[in-house]
Amino acid sequence: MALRVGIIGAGPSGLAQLRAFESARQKGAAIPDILCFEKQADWGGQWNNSWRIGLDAHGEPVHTSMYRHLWSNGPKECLEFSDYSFDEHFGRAISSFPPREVLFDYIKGRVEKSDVRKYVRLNTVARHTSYNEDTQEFTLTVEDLSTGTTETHIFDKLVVATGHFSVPSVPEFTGIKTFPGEVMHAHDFRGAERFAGKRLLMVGSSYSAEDIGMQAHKMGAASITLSYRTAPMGYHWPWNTVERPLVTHFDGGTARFRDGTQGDFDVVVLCTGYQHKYPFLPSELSLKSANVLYPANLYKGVVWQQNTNLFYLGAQDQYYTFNMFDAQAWFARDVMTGAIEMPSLAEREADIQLWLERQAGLTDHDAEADYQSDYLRELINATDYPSFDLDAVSQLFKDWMRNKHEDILGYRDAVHRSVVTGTVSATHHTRWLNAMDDSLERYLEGPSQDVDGGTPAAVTSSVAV
Ligand code: FAD
Ligand code: NA7
Repeated sequence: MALRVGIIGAGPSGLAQLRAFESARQKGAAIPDILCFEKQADWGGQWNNSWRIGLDAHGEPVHTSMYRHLWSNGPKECLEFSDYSFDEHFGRAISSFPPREVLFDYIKGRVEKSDVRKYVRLNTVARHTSYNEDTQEFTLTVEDLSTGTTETHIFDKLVVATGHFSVPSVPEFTGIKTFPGEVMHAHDFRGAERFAGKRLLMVGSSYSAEDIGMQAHKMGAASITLSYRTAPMGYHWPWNTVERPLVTHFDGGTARFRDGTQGDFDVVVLCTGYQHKYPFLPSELSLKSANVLYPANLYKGVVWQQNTNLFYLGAQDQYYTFNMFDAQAWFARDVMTGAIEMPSLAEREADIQLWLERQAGLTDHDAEADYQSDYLRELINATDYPSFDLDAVSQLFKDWMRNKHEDILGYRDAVHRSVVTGTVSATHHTRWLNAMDDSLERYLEGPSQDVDGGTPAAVTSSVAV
């Protein structure tokens, strides 16, 4: 009997798993019986965004945390699939920081080109899993949301690819209950247009606080205050943006901060991160982790320690994204098929501990980027995933972070060089700060450079324009 593989989630990670098997099939390998369950009506995960908040049309929690005017927050050259380049998809050079719809189109392009749609059951949510130690089989109950019918499937291998930026962490602050303005979590943010003229307080000091704060600036917010728990981000913020230590409490519309300062606000956006939640798994198979580069209990960041028939993709904090999910999916595929032999439990634990120890010593963002590059290197060296220059990508991450520090409103106007094709990205027709139409159509309009055409002056690995 063929191996039976179940995949939960058809976001970039789940699609990477499908693509990994497809790539093996193209090379003549036998393919397992695969079924991938996706609760949304389309694949693409976070990138398939929605205007909805709270519950979707079927009463399920809305998955996406993305929003209008979301432009890539890192250079696309750092996430490029090494078997499907941006040049191949768009037929010409595009800019380094495209908007969501453009990246969604790119993700879909690769899977639509291969014959994997047949494995995916859309509008189907994973509800419950059990594992039988004797037969070494998973029993997965799913519900077809369009008919309300439940079904049970048996799998030898189970891949959890449901993402971990969907279930918000929502702390309590004294007095927030009676804050007279709007209070929301970043998960429910859908666009900053309505913040024009408003005084905003963002709690948190990571990607969401920074990006939603700067979206609000772009859309005409009166002021943006970013409140940090551990450390300020320290960018050169625009004139109407300041950082303050953590809120201690609210008095009506006034927030009081740890340093004794205070401010009056119209809107509070809790950019306080997300929880790892797997309600369809029993607790003994469920990953419990903070948002870190190396969650404990996953061998090579992928294989569940106590049950090597269970795999998690994309469960870590992410410098790399799409290409990391690929590297993980190729690795998981080879573990499933036996092409990669599993070391003993003790050897796996020793390997995990090495990564955890190294993680504990990381001192800055540059070191974190190098760490994740080394992690990918190990995975890629173990499989036939097309390798690429990871040191060059690490450098791209460092250039990007330096650009952010130099110009938080301008870093998305920089161009970077692809390590897959060598192409230098195009200079976009509109600077990010002035770009008010984030549609695919508008993005692809207007003057652009051909792949082999002129490049901006003085390009090294990357350059701000
Ligand atoms: P997801 O994209 O979250 O996909 C998981 C899928 O699983 C979803 O389709 C969901 O519907 C499905 N699912 C969940 N539960 C179930 C269930 N029980 N049954 C069936 N299906 C289920 N990355 C970048 O590279 N660049 C960026 O600019 C960027 N910006 C981001 C901005 C925001 C606001 C967020 C939240 C993330 C951003 N990311 C960005 C990271 C992003 O999470 C990854 O790019 C990528 O989407 C992760 O892929 P994934 O497949 O692991 O998870
Ligand atoms: P992150 O990157 O997980 O960051 C969460 C932030 O929230 C971080 O600054 C935390 O501070 C802060 N936080 C968490 N809990 C609290 C409490 N209780 N009080 C105050 N501050 C808190 O999540 P993001 O949403 O920014 O980014 C997630 C993904 O979305 C990312 O991949 C992006 O691409 C988009 P800390 O530093 O831990 O003190």
